[in-house]
Amino acid sequence: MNKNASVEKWVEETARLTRPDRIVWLTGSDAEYEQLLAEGVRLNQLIPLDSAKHPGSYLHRSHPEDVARTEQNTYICTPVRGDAGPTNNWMDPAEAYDKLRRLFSGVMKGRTMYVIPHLLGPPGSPFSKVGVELTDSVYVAINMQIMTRLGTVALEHLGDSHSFLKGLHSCGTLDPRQRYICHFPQDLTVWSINSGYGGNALLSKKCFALRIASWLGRQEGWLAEHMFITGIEDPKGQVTYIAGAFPSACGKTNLAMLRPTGAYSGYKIWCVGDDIAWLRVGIDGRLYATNPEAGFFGVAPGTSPQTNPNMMAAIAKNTIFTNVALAPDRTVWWEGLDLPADIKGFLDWQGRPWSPNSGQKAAHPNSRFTTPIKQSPVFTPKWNSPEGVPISAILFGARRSTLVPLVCEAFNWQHGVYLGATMSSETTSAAAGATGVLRQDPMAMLPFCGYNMADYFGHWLKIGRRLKAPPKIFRVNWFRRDAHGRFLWPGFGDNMRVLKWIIDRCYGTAGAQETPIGYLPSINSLDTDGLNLSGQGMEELLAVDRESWFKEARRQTEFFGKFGTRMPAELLLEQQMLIDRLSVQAQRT
Ligand code: OXD
Ligand code: MN
Repeated sequence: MNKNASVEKWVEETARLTRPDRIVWLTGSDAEYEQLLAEGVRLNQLIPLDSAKHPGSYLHRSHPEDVARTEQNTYICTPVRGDAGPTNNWMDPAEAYDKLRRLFSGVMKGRTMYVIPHLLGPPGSPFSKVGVELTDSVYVAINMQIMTRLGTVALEHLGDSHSFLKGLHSCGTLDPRQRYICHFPQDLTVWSINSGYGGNALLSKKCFALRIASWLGRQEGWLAEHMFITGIEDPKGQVTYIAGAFPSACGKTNLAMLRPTGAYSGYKIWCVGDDIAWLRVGIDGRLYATNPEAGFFGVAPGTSPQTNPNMMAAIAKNTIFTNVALAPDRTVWWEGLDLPADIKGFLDWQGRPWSPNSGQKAAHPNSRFTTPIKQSPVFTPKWNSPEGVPISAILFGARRSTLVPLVCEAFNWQHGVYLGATMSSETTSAAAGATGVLRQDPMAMLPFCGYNMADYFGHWLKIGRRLKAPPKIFRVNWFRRDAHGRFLWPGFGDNMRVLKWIIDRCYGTAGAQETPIGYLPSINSLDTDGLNLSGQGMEELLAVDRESWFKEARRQTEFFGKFGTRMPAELLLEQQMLIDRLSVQAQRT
């Protein structure tokens, strides 16, 4: 493998700081992957699963205090505090480098340092970027083989260039009190220590492809987003691509590869990506998306043949499971799968004996699987298309048990940016901390935006001005509950009904009614045939409760207020226009 002089120099410098016993450059070959797996087993980091039932698959158990992203330890280290903004933790870069240099000093003694060049995006695309992660974790090295286009392909793309994303990671002691995930956007650098959890340690993912990439995107005129990318092919063969932003663990992956059934069984789904989209304005004035990743890092609990048959097929082999339960026949299990009749000898995610009466979950709620995108039955070669796929609709979805209707279309791009910027969602177990707490999560990017979010909103508006044929923007909410706490909408395969309305709106063939919050499906324009909703179900799902929206608008004003004068005037105007439209409706009724 041809090595790049700048990468080599940086590897040498880092080795002088961290003092590994061995340095191993990864090339991405199959033989190398087998060796890494063997090393993972030798170090007791991987448990081989049954080779007939789970070929090529392994279970990893993490430290029990290292099971999710830790946003409280995640920093954006810009020279000027205001550039990180009020929604990010900030540390002065000199202070952060100093603090972490001490933690990294000699940390890899007795360990191997893996050098992991990887390509973010399709080979041959002028839009792809090269990252290099240095890590002392074989678990990270293995997962990076699945999650990225790794090795030679990346160094070939880099050529002699000095410009690559530099990531330094060590599991250190895994001490949560000394855990830091520090981003230095101006140096295209991330230093992460004392966590092995995917979102903190697989630096290609949230750290590079979202936080650093969002910052780069602002400099270079594109967007890095927390979005799936999916093509929906109608029975005539026309494929419409949509992208959708949802907070972590809110069904984004299930939606990205939903299986259409019943009246929709003539439709096909093509999943280009389930978590991250890089969006650019094409020469034709449309928005194009590429997926910087090569695998899925999905939440296991709740993934089942009923909720996501395509993912169940994808994870049937060559998959790393983290923190799920283990059966004595070396198969894995998690909540949401049918419980086998005989559960004797089940071990929970920490390796402790488990039964349904233990009063504990068998799998950690944020237990995960890592699997190659190519194994998905809905894989499309468009994933490797250098220019990406043209996006017709953008979805902003969040977990709201009240207020936000099933689906609502923005009046235009600016209003759509406002709908994204005012998203709020009930928290999930993908991040440490309380779950079910409502928090603002603009564009589902709150934990992932590498700069001041007011500037980020402004950047979205600027992109919109360059689009000749902007995608339509929709807000969706599958999580409304009735007075008894039951979900109003069945979700999963039936989300296809909503997607059909969205696609028809893109082609101008579905009806809508104008409301103060946006366009909602008009009576009968959304297919509810054969749906088993309670009498009030659809009415509740599409209701606009004026008083509650006034309250919501006040909450949004408070949130926008945090950004002071940096807040784009266009969004303050949208805010005012919403209040005006609600007031006019109030006077009419
Ligand atoms: C993820 C997340 O892992 O959003 O994708 O936490
Ligand atoms: Mn995610």
